[in-house]
Amino acid sequence: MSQTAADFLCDRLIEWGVTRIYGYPGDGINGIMGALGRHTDKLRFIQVRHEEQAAFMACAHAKYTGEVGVCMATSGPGAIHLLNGLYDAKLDHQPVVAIMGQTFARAMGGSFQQEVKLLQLYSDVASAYCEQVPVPSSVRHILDRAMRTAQSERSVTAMIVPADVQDMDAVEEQPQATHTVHTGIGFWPGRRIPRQQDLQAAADILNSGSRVAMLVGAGALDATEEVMQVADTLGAGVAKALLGKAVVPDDVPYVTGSIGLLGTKPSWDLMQGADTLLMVGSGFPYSEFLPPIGQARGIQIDVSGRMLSIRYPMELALLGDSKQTLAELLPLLERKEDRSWQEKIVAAVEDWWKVMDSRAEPADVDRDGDRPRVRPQAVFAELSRQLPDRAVLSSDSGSAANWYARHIRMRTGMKGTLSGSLATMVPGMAYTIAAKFAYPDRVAVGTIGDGAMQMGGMAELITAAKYYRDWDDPRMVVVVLNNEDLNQVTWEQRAMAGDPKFDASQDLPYVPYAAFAELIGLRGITVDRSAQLAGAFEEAFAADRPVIVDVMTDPEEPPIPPHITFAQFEALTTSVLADPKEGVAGAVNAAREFAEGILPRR
Ligand SMILES: Cc1ncc(C[n+]2csc(CCOP(=O)(O)OP(=O)(O)O)c2C)c(N)n1
Repeated sequence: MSQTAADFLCDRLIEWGVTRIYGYPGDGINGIMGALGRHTDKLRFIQVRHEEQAAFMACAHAKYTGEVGVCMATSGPGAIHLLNGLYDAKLDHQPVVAIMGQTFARAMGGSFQQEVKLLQLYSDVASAYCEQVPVPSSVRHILDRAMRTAQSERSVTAMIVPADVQDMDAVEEQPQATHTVHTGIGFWPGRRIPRQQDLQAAADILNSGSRVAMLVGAGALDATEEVMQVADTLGAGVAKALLGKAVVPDDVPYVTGSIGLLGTKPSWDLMQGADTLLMVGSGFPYSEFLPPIGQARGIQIDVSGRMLSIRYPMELALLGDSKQTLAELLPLLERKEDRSWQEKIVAAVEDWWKVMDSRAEPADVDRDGDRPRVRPQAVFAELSRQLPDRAVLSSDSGSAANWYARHIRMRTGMKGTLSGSLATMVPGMAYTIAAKFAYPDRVAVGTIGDGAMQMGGMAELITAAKYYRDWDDPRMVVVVLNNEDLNQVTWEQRAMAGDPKFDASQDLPYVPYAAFAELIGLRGITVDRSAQLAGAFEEAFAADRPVIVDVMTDPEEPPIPPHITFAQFEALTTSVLADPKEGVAGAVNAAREFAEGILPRR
């Protein structure tokens, strides 16, 4: 028998299979903290530095494992802090349950301290399900429904528990009377496949196409085999949305890599040349990177009806699970005898990797009045070479995401994710830590900008220092791009607005991140010459604790969006040349990227 309503909440979470809650305490959840203290054998509370990071960790847990992530915060400020991390989960369709406190039920409506209208505040982020527990007997059905709805709707749900209700006697089972609710535990997702006639119609379209392009996203992460078999049968090329980077490894010759703003040229060429588009488990938003409308017959497979036929006017938009649907489709597909389309793609991919390799040549940069620096591409290429098997990767949302997208070669067995749709700064450290909690025997690797480190990454590194001794394999490597610039935005301003760098908004103060890591008991390695890169990563991957590899990188390497037009290129060149400090180097590098053919000519 549970003692308090909060004890019952913990017991029920355990019955749901939850083993870990990321959060931060406060007097709005004292009752739950007390109960967690009585359940430490089965339910672990992980203390973060900031509630936003707890939500990122819950989101990352869901992204890496497919399980529900749970985070917790106190009433008022704690609940407000959770929001950005919860939006990250909502926009990327991850099942996350947020549990938060509220002022005493008996004081509500009295403008009491920390009383914030959480039901209203959470009505958007937790639109799938957001309820306040009015009495102890409601704990059971509100938690059960929050857990089940998060999974069935792949979204964020929220449970608000007033502080006094937490301490009331538990009510595990109500008498079966009128106006009572009786819920159970468990979620079985079921088979989700389209109707047979629709599968046949899809097969007919795919069989009649002669240049098939596939685009795969996070929804296909468990469908590696099926995606490869379909691509092989159809002689197709496969482009990957960023959240789907781990769907197929990059050593498969017809995999063109990332698509879109951070994407590759072969992905662009694949889409421009396709007569048939098969989009699987992806909500990739930038439709200008898909085939010209009218050129290709579109088929989409997605588990959510809301996401169907919104990026491209699909001829056939199939509601179904990626893996199950592709498995049903396969026997209906005919092997294409003419392999010339796929051969063309394979050749383009080979050429692309040569360009990438040449860009990643170790190169040092010495500019008057500046510190010595390294080209960021060289950093990611060396990191990619040294990644241990089954590494679990993530990237923050600055320029690191570009280099991660283009230079990291995913291998079979690896995982990788980031903030896809929200593209928020600062989850990089939290995701990497959550990867360690989810897979304590695997190496977690994060890449993160100095802006994100200063925005919260440094603080969250303290969480790694607090917990790493619990991990079977303590290795966690975070690569910081120390370019003293909010570099992604600097280039966006140059390329999209044609403005020179605005120092007041873009320059960042220098911080020695490696020294900070050492200061809090971790390892720190500083790199400012490319010759040090290989040794630095060898040392980091052999360390007995988390390591910061603090690399002084060159901010003048343009992570230019490949959709830039000639007009934008002109504006870009003019804006960087007008900049007395960065001008010449930035313009030369931009011109090189452009000339090497990353940019589609339109
Ligand atoms: C919370 C949040 N604030 C602002 C932005 C806009 N933004 C995107 S990338 C970026 C710069 C990131 O700088 P840094 O972390 O240093 O990485 P860099 O691009 O320099 O490698 C900014 C400000 C954002 N995406 N999220």
